[in-house]
Amino acid sequence: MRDLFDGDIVDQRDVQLAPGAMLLAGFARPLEGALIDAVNAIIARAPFRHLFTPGGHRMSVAMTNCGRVGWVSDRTGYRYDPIDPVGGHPWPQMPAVFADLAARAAAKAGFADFRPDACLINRYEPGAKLSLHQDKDELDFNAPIVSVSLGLPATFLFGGLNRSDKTVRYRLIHGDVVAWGGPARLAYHGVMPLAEGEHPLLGSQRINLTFRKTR
Ligand code: MD6
Ligand code: FE
Repeated sequence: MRDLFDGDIVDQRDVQLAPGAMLLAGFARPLEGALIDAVNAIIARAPFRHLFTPGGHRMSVAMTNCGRVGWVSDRTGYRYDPIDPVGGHPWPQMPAVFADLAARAAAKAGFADFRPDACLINRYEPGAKLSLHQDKDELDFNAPIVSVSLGLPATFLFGGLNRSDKTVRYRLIHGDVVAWGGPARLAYHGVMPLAEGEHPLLGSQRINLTFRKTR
């Protein structure tokens, strides 16, 4: 990530989580309607499903994808697959509103020309969580990952490059975007169990979009 120059405008709600990792507070908020419409169109063709880990555990977060490839997990392992194994057809195309948002957020965080080819869509209902993990199934660690939060707030855990490094908690709310790459690209992170609540647009759930360049 580049350094700030004299004259750059800094949004005081934006926080650097670590070198290379930036929280852009409310960045996606102006697009909330278009983003939710696009998610609904995607899940009509590629419904949310609970994947199983290679270890045989059913994930509490429900997932689907759009883009050239989608992230899937089953008893054989994790992979990016061009075919949705539930429907047996390609994943829905990535909507322009998704790709544009991801590229603009990445640029604001210092990563120019981000062109994701996959978007993993996670749905959290109260109690759902994501254990500490690294995103390392991509072939290109030069590209950042961009993550968009919609709906209920969540507590995000952000750690270091080793699983045992201490973690810091951040509250992510509707419209927040996190972009990370560079020295933070392989940082461990996770999401605490979602608290009960009711969001005016999305009801009792949190939707997270994570954009990746897989190759
Ligand atoms: C989530 N996010 O916020 C899960 N991964 O629901 C992630 O696992 C994640 O937010 C890589 C980069 C950003 C993320
Ligand atoms: Fe992740």
